Amino acid sequence: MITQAIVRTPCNAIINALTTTDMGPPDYQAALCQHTAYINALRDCGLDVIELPADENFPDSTFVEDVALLTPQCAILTRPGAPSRTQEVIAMAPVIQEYYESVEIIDAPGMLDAGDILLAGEHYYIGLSTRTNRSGADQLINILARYGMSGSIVRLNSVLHLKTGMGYLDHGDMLISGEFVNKPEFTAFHTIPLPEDEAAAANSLLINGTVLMPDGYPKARAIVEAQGYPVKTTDISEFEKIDGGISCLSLRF
Ligand code: CIR
Repeated sequence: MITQAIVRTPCNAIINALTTTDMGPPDYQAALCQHTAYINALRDCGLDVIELPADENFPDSTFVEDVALLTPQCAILTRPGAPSRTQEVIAMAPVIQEYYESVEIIDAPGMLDAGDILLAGEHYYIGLSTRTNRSGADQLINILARYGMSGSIVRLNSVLHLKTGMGYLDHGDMLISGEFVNKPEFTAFHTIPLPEDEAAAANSLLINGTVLMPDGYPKARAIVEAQGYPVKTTDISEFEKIDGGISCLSLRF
């Protein structure tokens, strides 16, 4: 059972966050309101939420998911691949050390964004992307193995992160979109393709029995509900302008 989540308040500099979209910069006040609603949604799913203060040094620092992987056995501080994000880990390290006895790190030349890591059942899939390289993925697989866990590599074509295009629910149910449809790595799962115009909803989270999904994707919501999952949605449209999804805004453990 997941009991806690770590989030970081968006900073004013979020208007300069990295993006691959042409949706324009987020509105800061709207982003703050959406972030508060996101925290409330996590609380509604039964989580205690640890709120970290805004960090103006790092425009993307509200996307805390990328800087650490929290497993049942240990925490791994990543080494984010975007130069403007690599140092975000420094501020997160002491927070993680409060909650984990065993904390591992990814070293240079490794690059690893945890948005590229998907836990499906007991296995971690690691996307090779512009943010995650072979060294980062190999280091992670070695760390996981030392703690009795397993990981393997998935090659990505066009998405920013692995979890940009997919999400894992439960009982083998996997939400997929775009380049992940028919990917051989996932044929053993019950893959649930989402319509192309609602692909962003593949980044959804199962938290203590409820699937937390982004607002605005009615077809994807109906598909998930038809699988028997209760769904809760929250509006993250300001974060979507800068490539953020539901999972990116928190670290859950
Ligand atoms: C970035 O480009 O790093 C941010 N603008 C978006 C990060 C999204 N994080 C995630 O998918 N885990």
